[in-house]
Amino acid sequence: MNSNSAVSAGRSSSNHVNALIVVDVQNCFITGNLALSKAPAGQDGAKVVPIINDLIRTVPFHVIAYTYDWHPRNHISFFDNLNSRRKYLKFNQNRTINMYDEVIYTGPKVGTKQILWPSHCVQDTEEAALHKDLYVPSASNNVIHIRKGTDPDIDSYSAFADNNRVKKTDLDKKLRERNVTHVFVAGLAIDYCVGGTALDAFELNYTTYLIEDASGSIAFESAKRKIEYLQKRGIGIIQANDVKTLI
Ligand code: VGL
Ligand code: ZN
Repeated sequence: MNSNSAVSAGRSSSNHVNALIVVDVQNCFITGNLALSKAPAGQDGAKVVPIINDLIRTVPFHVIAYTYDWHPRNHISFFDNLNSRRKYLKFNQNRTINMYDEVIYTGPKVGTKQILWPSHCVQDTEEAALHKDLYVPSASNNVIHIRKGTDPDIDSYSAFADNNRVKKTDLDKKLRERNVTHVFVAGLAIDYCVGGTALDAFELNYTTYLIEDASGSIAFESAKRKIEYLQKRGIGIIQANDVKTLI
């Protein structure tokens, strides 16, 4: 298929330049260690795949960006790596720390708050691959792939920057190079990487929408709180059917 049939070479009728950001639609969150079905929300992460595919096939986005949670095996976010990092724990060195607890590490990066997740999305594993049914248009200048969480010592929920706001990925630069003005964010998961990516897009001055029914949650309560916060900040919370009316 000619890639231009899926990713519009032109602009929409207005002067908007629209990008879809497909966040972390990877096996780790669908069938792997951090599958949403095993998390408190008990959601089927695969449900977003046909909705995102339909958007890509029917909406003339100028740019589509796919993001990947892409951790080295010694990543700070893995519960399994806690013992090797115990000396960096700021408080309560001896308390029992469980999976999904939040800890504060003093180093190597100072004052890093970290939820301890099951090992997930290890670089170059099948777990880290995009879901097999997710539609990815053939390679072109307007199809972008962004890997995040690659530094072993700092996590990255947003696809734009690490959680300490120190190092940016190339996503902002690549969107700007393509004159993107409007960003639509979907994928996994609202309470972490989708929400973090939408907030950064907004703060980087893109008009930003989060497509709720094209996104999954790890926990309903935290997703609800995130949605309310994002909406208050000025991010549009929309459904997939609304997208066509906005571009
Ligand atoms: C994510 C937890 C840990 C996400 C990534 O993609 O939402 N959540 N790493
Ligand atoms: Zn992760």
